[in-house]
Amino acid sequence: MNQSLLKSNKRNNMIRYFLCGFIICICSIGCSHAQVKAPAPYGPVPNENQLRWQEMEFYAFIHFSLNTYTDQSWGYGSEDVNLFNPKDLDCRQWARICKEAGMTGVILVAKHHCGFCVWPSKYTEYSVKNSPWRDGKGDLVREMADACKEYGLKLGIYVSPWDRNHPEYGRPEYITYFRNQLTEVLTNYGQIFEVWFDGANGGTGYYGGANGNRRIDRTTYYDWSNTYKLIRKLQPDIVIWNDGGDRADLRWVGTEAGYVGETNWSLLNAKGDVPYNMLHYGVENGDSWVPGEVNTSIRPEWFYHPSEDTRVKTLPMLMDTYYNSVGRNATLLLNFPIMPNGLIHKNDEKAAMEFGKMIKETFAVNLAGKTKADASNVRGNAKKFAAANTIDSNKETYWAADDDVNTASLTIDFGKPTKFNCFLAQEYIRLGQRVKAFTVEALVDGNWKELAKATTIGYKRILRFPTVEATQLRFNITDSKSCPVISNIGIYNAPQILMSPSIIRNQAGEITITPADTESDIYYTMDSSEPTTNSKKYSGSFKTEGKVQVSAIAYEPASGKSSPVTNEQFDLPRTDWRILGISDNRASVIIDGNPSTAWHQPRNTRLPADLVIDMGKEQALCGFRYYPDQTMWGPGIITQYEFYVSNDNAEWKLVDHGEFSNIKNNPTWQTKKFEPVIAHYIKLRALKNTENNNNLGYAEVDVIIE
Ligand code: FUL
Repeated sequence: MNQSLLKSNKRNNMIRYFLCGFIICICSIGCSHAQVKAPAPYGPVPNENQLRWQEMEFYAFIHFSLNTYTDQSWGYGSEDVNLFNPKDLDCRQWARICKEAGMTGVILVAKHHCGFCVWPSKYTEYSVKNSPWRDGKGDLVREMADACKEYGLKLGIYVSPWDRNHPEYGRPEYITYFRNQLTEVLTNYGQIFEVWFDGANGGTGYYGGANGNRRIDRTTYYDWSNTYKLIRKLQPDIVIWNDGGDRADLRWVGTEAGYVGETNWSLLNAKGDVPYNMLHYGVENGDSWVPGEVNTSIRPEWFYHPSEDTRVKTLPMLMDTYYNSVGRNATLLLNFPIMPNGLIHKNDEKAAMEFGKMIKETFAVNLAGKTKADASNVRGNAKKFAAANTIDSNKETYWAADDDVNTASLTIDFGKPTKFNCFLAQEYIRLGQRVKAFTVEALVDGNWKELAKATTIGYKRILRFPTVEATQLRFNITDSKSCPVISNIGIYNAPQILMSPSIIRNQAGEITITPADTESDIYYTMDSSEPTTNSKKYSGSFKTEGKVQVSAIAYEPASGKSSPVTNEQFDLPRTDWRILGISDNRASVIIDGNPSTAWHQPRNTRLPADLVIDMGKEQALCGFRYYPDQTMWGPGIITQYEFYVSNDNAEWKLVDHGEFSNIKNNPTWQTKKFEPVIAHYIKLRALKNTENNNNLGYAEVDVIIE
């Protein structure tokens, strides 16, 4: 055999050997993939209706009833049906706003606690059929159902179990009535995705003229299990929300303020009490799948009150709500109160549009989409369970680890320095909720830096952190009930929301300027000129004397965007001020310069009531300012006042008196001017408040100097 033949034979053998090995290898990978089984479900899992509902994520509530015409939160049940006459009612406007804001459905209050039905129920006279609206021929549920259909939204219904109008409420007969009504709304209006049973149950009411107090046992009175059977028969695809009685498909999260616990298990126990913390966090080892729905209003109240036109939630507030609901494994049910004319107010519309736009912009580009994903452990080394499944935009594929693995990491390699500030993860919840703790890290200049640390994930978890520029991101599952099963990873560079900064001067005269976000720079002026990026850059609190004006902007270097200007004027540093005659030290918050802290007079206060301040020395005054408590409930807003000055705290001179007009509707700074006067002591006397009681609150009291 010559040398070349020998060589060629050798080469052929090698090729054969290599090919053989390759084929065996392919075969074994293929075979082993086929053999690697998906993880078994761990603990309770959602049913199809709950899964479909969870994916709806963000939908609307509509509160509109007789309360809208009486400025009430809860009707008594005796309100006149003739009040209901919305001249411009247009459910298409509601549906358009919901759709444009990115919502997927609408839950309409068909009957609130007052018992008034916005559909022409044949089981009661207390309904739209006896109202002047559309000459008694109107049916709001029908109009809503039609508008939802037109705009591609799903329809849900709220029917209050408590009925303060019905004569039989509290007796067995009412349950038949209640079920008849449910049958009407769940039969005549097409598919209903959710039915909502509020937990307010029993108490005083009109009750057909009896005007009594009807107490019921929430656990037995409604015989929920049979009511649920009826509902599921009529609407097999429905989910039931119930905050009283038997465990339903969905749970309340224990607050109407717009957030669920940072830890949020979609589990509860089917039986037994559900205290607040269980509603808020779920039950880690609960025996049933009962996910949370965050219900909150776009304004402080559920029904429309003109006084709240200026209290519609701002974009940063709504974004917080989004991250604290959808971003914490819950859905978001955001309420629109309808005005007496039957429309959503323009302020609410604007807020909803900005909110929807911001959600869309934030999640428009998934930076993980075109990257490479690797995991520390892949179930059976099978491609079917590889890390890449988390970035393939397919919600049915997932990365899973081996059964005995409950800590694992997934690394996303961007291939180049990439900026981001938001991380999203989703578990494949068809196999249960598993992850108990995780961290997110970024590879910055060759070093791993922790960006965020959290507990549960569930259907969806979103974390925000300051913008970082990194080449890789590492998602570390540090504890899991069983092997992690992750279907989706999202990495985003969310636009900064540039709000005007707040400027305060404390009692010692120090000015503090605070941006609404953590990444903006602040520029300010003190000479009444408009601040720009050429103005002085704020680098921390600074001391001031006497009368000053501060104007400031927040500026985001990355986008080159500036916020609107905040202007504040401060008269006297209140360093030497003391509140007299009040032993409660907490009263000092009235003069601390911080508008979000407030003090209230003791409960036994009689009106007129005084607030006396020693300014430490004589001052030339020409006015005063009052800022009421900004909290939602019972802020004790003064409406009628007298203002006195003194030089010895004995002899007082009345320098001004009158009303704080429109303070209830717009509880902002009240500025009152008077003839210049020299004074050492001031006294604000409260004569009356918005609630006609003795609750008197003060966030700030200040003076204006000449
Ligand atoms: C509450 C009710 O009492 C409110 O009036 C409102 O309907 C809200 C959604 O649920 O508990």
